[in-house]
Amino acid sequence: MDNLIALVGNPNAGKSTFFNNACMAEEHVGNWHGVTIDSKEKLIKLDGKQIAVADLPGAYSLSPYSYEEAVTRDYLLSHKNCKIINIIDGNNLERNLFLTLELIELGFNPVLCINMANELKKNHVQIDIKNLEKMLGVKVFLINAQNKKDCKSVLNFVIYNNDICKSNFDYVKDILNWFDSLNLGLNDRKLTEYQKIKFLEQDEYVLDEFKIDNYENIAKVLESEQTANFVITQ
Ligand SMILES: Nc1nc2c(ncn2[C@@H]2O[C@H](COP(=O)(O)OP(=O)(O)O)[C@@H](O)[C@H]2O)c(=O)[nH]1
Ligand SMILES: [Mg+2]
Repeated sequence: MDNLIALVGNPNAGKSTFFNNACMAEEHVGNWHGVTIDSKEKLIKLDGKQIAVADLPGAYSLSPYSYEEAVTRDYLLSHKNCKIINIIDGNNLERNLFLTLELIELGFNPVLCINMANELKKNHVQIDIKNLEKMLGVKVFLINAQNKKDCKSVLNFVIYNNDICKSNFDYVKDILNWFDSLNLGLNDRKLTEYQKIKFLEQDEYVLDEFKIDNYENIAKVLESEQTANFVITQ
């Protein structure tokens, strides 16, 4: 499916609300039993084009701590061509943007939807969308996911704009180049950019995948190779 769009975001950001309004679906919404724990896909026609929209379980990060987060990570890794709408709760920008930064750093090129525009307005909160777009390098919408028109215009943008959402943080390129220059004894195994970054973060799934059980030795190499330019955080 060429036109596959995945809704990604923290729990309670409004993904299922967006999904229901964009797809005329009836997923449970809200913070109670019955919220999304597995991915749900629905085919819809938009402007004569058939597209699939996937409502993914809430995730704070792509290094999963919960079953739901693992479902979301696995879905994104196994649907490499899907387009991502990252829905975030505008009332909790700082917390929600953690996942956004992770998505951008890992090359997923999300389109950002800051949700709960109605509440922000009520609380006289203004978000500088243009500045956020400039800083992140991705398209940013301010939406009310309860409003069908808002959801449809985001979908339209995502379908018709393939290239606009390419963000590339320079420091990520530097880190990837640095990783490639290291001799970590991986015996020429080819790592994807996702795996390289998660390797440095000591993500247990990626370390398992490469059967690394002696990270202490690797940590020593990383430490000795670190230049003043890099501080590896966990
Ligand atoms: N005020 C307001 N509430 C919203 C909006 N979008 C979603 N909600 C509410 O936020 C809660 C969480 O939404 P839900 O779609 O279940 O979030 P999910 O966990 O990301 O799927 C629900 O009670 C929704 O009705 C919005 O734009 N404005
Ligand atoms: Mg949900």
